[in-house]
Amino acid sequence: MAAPTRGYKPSYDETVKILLIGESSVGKSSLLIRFADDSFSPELLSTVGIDYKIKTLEINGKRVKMEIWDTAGQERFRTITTAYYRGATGIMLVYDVTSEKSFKQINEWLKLIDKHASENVAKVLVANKCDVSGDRRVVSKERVDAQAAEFGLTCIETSALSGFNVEEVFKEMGKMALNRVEAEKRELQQERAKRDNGVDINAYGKSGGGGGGGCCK
Ligand SMILES: Nc1nc2c(ncn2[C@@H]2O[C@H](COP(=O)(O)OP(=O)(O)O)[C@@H](O)[C@H]2O)c(=O)[nH]1
Ligand SMILES: [Mg+2]
Repeated sequence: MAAPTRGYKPSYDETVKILLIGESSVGKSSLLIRFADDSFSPELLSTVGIDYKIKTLEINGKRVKMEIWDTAGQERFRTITTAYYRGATGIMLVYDVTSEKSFKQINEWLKLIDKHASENVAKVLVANKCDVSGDRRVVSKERVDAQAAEFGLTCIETSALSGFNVEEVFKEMGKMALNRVEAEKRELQQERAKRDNGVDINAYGKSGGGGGGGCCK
């Protein structure tokens, strides 16, 4: 009996692991700091190597603990290891609307996701630095929308500087990741029931609804 943990109730219902990827300097660390600490510090950032931050959000009535991993500068040298992708529930692919290059590289990042992340990982495309005005913005909203539609991705415009849409994009990511975790749990339960009983309960699972009453971790 694990006595010390008896009666212990975690302060969350689910955990999801989210990765931030994209070219260097697009604002990944800034987005994470804005979301987790609600701050923005232009000077410090390039020297700060963040590993991950944790924030718990209430999504669909559940407390979802989001463990958000930042690349801490490895993307500069293209040395992000495959281990980084392993076990990710959701991936936020960030580019910078003032950088044509970061937009063009989306394809390459998607290839890396296909290669290293699990097949049905949840993905969100994040167009950061949308606070800039005039011709500093080189990637128009129309091009972003076209690209997102082509890849079947949800795209959200953000600004880590002003805070615009930052909470929203992480919440959307959390929602998609939570859906994935719950779907996987249902599948696992079905497989287990099938194995234990020799009964195919897929038909039950497909009927939707809440699916398997309230799992607690
Ligand atoms: N104007 C503007 N600048 C930003 C924004 N987010 C980040 N930056 C700046 O872009 C640079 C790179 O940001 P950083 O978060 O280090 O990017 P990372 O390399 O992707 O982690 C820094 O100088 C930030 O101050 C934003 O939303 N708007
Ligand atoms: Mg960074």
